[in-house]
Amino acid sequence: MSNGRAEGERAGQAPLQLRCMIMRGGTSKGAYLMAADMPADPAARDDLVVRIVGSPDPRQIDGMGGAHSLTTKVAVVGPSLREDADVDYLFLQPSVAEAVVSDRQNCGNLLAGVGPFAVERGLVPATDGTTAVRIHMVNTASVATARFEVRGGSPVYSGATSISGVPGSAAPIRLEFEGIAGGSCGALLPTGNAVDVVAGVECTLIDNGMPVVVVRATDLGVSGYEDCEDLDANSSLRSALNQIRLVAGPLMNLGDVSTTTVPKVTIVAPPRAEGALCTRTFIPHRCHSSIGVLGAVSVATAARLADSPAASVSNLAETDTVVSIEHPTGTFEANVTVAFANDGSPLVRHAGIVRTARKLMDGMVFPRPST
Ligand code: NQM
Repeated sequence: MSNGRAEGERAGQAPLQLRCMIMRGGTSKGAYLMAADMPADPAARDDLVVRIVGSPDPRQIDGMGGAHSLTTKVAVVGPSLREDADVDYLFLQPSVAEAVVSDRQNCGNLLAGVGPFAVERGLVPATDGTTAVRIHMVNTASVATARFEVRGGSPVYSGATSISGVPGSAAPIRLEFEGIAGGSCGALLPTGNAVDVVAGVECTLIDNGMPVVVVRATDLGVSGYEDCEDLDANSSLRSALNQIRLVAGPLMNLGDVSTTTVPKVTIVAPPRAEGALCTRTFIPHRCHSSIGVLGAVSVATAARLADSPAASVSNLAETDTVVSIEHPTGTFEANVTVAFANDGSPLVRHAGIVRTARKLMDGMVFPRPST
């Protein structure tokens, strides 16, 4: 295998080709690259990434991106620098429309493919049976353990588990999170409150793996059951959401968020099907066709906080361990338990989910040359 970094750096030019696996991870799709093949300098790395995915271009016709943020994602994986993990996973979110890459957010969907990818690339031993891979999520300095089946030295991709938003079924990948609270904002509740009034609207500003602003749909003049096209076309809603985000950013210790992908905003409404609450999530401006993994974990956690907008619309019982979140294309189940200290402050006891992933293509990628 060629080592793209070595060739590129020696010649002072972009590498001509590098190893790349395209995987569906949960309800996202992206390029999985080896850390050893990537330039060490973040600016050179990001430049390489936009040339791989074909940004900036709404169709990404000259690259591997899928012309949508959910299908234009990159996972960079290598041996872990931490003793308590097997591999390091850096998530990179390239913009479709601009030559910009963000490392400010994590992605729990691409995370689903990281364990199998690590086995495929020999980064962890391939022992038949249930394999556990400990993944250091570099973006948020936290750890997830992925458990999945390995047979004959290879990950098993086919199976009977279905997730909303993905046709058919595949093998389950169980993900357990540790220490994800406050990974981006410094605390689960960066303001110390379960409810804040932001731009005149009651919100929960929360970070249990993903910074999210949770707002009641009716407080924004919508039901929360609209489809994404209607919400995306609603300019007064979008402007209200944008205003809330801009005020929430500094309160969440994220600074000026006018050009960043976090925080996300989730509007919540009472459940319409079998779930505990209904959601529409903006990532951060377009409506998500379902809901992000860590975004869902954050919203599920918000639903555990008495009197919060999410709790006020949810039918969650204290004894329910799984929070079933309705979204535009189905439901997402997050296993989140929270304990409360004597002063009432919440402490996340457990967060876990089940996803699936599939190897779609393995080979060499040929990035667009530098201009
Ligand atoms: O929240 C979309 C997705 C995501 C992120 C986004 C994600 C997560 O659905 O963990 O997975 O929020 O931009 O892949």
